[in-house]
Parts: sequence; structure tokens; C-alpha cells
Amino acid sequence: MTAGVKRFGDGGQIAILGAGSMGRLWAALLPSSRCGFLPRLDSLGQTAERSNIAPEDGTGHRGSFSRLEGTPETRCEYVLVISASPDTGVARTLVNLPWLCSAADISLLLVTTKAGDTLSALESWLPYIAKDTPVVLFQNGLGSQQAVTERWPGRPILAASTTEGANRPEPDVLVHAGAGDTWVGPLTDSAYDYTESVVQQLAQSGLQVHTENSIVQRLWQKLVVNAGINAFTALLDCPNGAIVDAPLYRQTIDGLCTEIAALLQANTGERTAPQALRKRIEAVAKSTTNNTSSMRADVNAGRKTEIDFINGYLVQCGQRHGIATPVNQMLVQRVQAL
Ligand code: KPL
Repeated sequence: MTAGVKRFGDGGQIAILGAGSMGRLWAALLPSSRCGFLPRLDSLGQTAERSNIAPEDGTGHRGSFSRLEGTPETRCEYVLVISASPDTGVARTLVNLPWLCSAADISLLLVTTKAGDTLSALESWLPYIAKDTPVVLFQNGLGSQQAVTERWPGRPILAASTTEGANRPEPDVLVHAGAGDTWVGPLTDSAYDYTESVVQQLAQSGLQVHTENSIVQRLWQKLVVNAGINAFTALLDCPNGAIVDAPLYRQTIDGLCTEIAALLQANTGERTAPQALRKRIEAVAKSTTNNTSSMRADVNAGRKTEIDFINGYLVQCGQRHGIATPVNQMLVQRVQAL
């Protein structure tokens, strides 16, 4: 083993917190014998007290539970559809995963909750999970990652940025709509030594997973694209590719890119011309032309959106740096009013 590189037991469980599209995609593709979902304790009332799980104490004891009140007794079952390609056609697999019934054996935690739910989901589970278990945050946007590292600075916390496309047209069907790449990198000091090992574990899914030591920079790159696409698709209720011809987009995109360029420079030191940002946004809108963005899907399903962690995060950065952000503010207000 390379000095300074930490490995975690191959026999340990990979736990997934958040059974949305991204969580289900990883759950479907990682080795099923090692993988399972964690139920949301906070949505199950005071079950932690009433069941026999107890936070890690001095003796290293972490309890297990036979069944949490409200936890589905059955395994989580859904159909994974690998999108059609002319060569392969459509592949369908029935995926059947357990809800994990013990926190004692978790050697890697993937957090695929919505950005706004991340802190509370971790608040309820981390007391039961070993302090040296790496935690990988998959949230869109920025802001939730900082909240987690401020709350648990001593834990190995990593972030992932992915371009995998997945959606759930029906509750029990997951469509892997587009193959992409996933970058994983450390957020806290103690996470550096775990990065290679986490990347290797995630690569067992067969997806393209890479190490990214400047993960915050990469999260910013994704934020730029989400800030330029998601709110417009939600407001116009259209697929990604259709925004570029809409008057709302055409009238505001240059102002938006000017704001983002100034914020990028102030926060990361990166100097990119607003026109180059617009090109980047439109390239992604065109390459995902028929996709429903995550924000449009949230609005249409009546869920809370991630606007606070996308354009809302940019507004907050503007306030910190004294940079005016009228277009971002307009998008936040209009999405919040939907
Ligand atoms: O990441 C996305 C999202 O929907 O959140 C984009 C890039 C817009 C693709 O749909």
C-alpha cells in the first residue's frame, strides 16, 4: 500500500443516503453485495432513541437495529433502464437493494440528497458512523458542501461533480439517460489520503471516475452551467435546448454571464470572459437539448428547488465581495415564486 493512501475494508458497506436519481444510479451499478440505502432518520421521528442504535461511544460501540419504525421492510426495488443506443438497444435490469439495517459496518458513505437536505440528513446519521469513514457529497451547486465541512471539519469529507445523466420518469423506473464523467476530490484535510481509494471503489460501478484535487474549482465550473440553464428551464418549463431561443434568456444571458465572470474571478481567481461563459452554457444546453433539468423536474414534481445553492449562492457571493448581481437575484426571486 502506498504510504499516505488510506484503504478501507473491502468487506465494509457502501451506504447511500438519498434515494433520488443519482443515488439509485450508483446503487444500481456498484456491487450489490456491498451497497444499500440508509433510511432518512429525521423523517422517521424519534426512532433513533426508541430503537437500539446508539451513537458511537468511548467503547467504539455502534448499534444496529432490526427495523426502524417507518422503514420499508421490503428491499428497495426499481427498474434501471440503460438508454437506447443504436448498437445496444435498451437494456432493462431489475435492481433490488436492501435498506441498510446497521451503521456499524459502513466503510464509505455517499450522500445524494438534495442540497437543501444534506446537513439535516447527515446530522441524524453521522453520530452512528465511524469518524474515519469517508463521506462523499454529490450535491448540485455550492454552499451545502461548505456547511458540511464547517460542521464536521475533522471528518474525511469529499465532494463529487458528475455529468452522468439520470432521471426517474416514474417512481420505480430509473433511466440512465447519458454517460458522463465523475470527478472526486477532498474538501477537508483528512480526506486527501482517502481520495484514491474512494475513486477506485466508485469505479467498480463501471462509470468513469477520476481524481480531482481541485474539486471546488470543478464545482464552480458546474455551477456556472447550472446557473445559466436550470432557472431558465424552470421558468419557461422547457427542455434545456429550448432556452437559447427564448426572449427571457436572450435578454438576460449576457448580464448574467458578466455577473458570473466577476464572481468567478473574485472567488477562484479564474479570469474568463463573459462571452466564453455564454458559449460554455450554450454548448451544454445543446448537448443536453432534450433533457429536463433537475430544477424543472423539481418544480413540476412540486419539490423544493436547489435555486438557493445555484443562483442564490452567487447572490450571496456577490454580497460578500461587493459585486452587484441583479440578474441572479431576479432568477432567484422568480423561481422562488413558482
Ligand atoms: O446538471 C444539470 C441539471 O439538470 O441539474 C444540467 C447540466 C442542466 C443538465 O440537465
